[in-house]
Amino acid sequence: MLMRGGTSKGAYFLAGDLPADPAARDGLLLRIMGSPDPRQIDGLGGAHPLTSKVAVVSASADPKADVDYLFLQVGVERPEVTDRQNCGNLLAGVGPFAVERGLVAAGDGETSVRIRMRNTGELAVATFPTPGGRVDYTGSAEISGVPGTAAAVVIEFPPGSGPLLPTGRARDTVVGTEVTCVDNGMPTVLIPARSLEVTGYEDPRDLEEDTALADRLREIRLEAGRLMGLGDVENATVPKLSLLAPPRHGGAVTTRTFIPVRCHTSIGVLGAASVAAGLLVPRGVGEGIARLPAPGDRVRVEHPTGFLEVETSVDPGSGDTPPTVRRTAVVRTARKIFDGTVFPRSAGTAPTPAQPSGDNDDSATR
Ligand code: NQM
Repeated sequence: MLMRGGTSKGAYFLAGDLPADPAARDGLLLRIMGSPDPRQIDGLGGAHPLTSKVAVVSASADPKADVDYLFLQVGVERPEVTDRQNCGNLLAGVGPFAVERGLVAAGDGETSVRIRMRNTGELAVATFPTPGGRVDYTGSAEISGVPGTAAAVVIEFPPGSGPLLPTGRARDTVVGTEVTCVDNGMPTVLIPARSLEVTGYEDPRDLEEDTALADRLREIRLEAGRLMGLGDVENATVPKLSLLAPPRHGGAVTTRTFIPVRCHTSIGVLGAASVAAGLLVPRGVGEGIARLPAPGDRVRVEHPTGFLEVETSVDPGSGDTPPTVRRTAVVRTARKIFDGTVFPRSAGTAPTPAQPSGDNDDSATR
């Protein structure tokens, strides 16, 4: 099934419909999406990382979850498939897909689906309308970056098990730049835009064309990745880099987020959740840049095409007790676009994936 999940688009599969062997699965997904090719002309991919995504869904063996969701980022120009990051946007389609495929019985009214996110091992609960026991994608919820309105998918994230500040500090100096390394579902490096000699209000395409900026961001990312315990992140899609500038439209902060090479046209869900929590951490680099909402109010993260509101609260900790997240929730929308049979490019013409994404046990992903 091809679905829009939030501001991303991807192919949703039942796990049982894909090869169990990760290398065979990844090779098939490259051929289905049309990678490697900057235009993905021979497959389903949309020629951008935000439209070259896959969700693999199955019934969960975990009594705390209804379904398991494995997110796979399919390279556009490179023959790579990776499970090293999660995706909170495709997550919005997982509950509806699980109902459509009969993995979860829908109630009359609305349905909540408990989802174990295999990339991180964390849980999420998605609630969406199911009048008469069928998914209703229509509704009045509007999200920035998607034209029109659709049914709200409310996603709750219980507090994660990993540290909010992976380096153990609210600020680190990385290649001469002060940053805050944070992880509220997505490893993200917060960087004041002004410290990179940009305003943070530029068009993403202009930022992508700035080769000096790209070099500096790469250096920061490699070093920050090591400090965050992610190892060598040269070929990884995490950590993300979020440039911060003062808000311009009544929100908490303006962002330009690199994922990690292309500049996001909006911002990822878990990326925004991480920015929001990072702003609430005392002594983070957002101080003096962000305008924090009143305690309990949503943190409105501004981005190139609007804003993403995150409900989150942080216990600031004290002394030796590090800050922790109490809760996080977002509203997204999703839509079924197409359901049918995909015909992959033949295996004879498929490049071999450079690095299969591993065996997808949870330890391989963090
Ligand atoms: O942060 C893009 C997206 C994402 C990820 C990325 C996401 C998230 O917008 O939860 O959704 O950061 O690669 O889909």
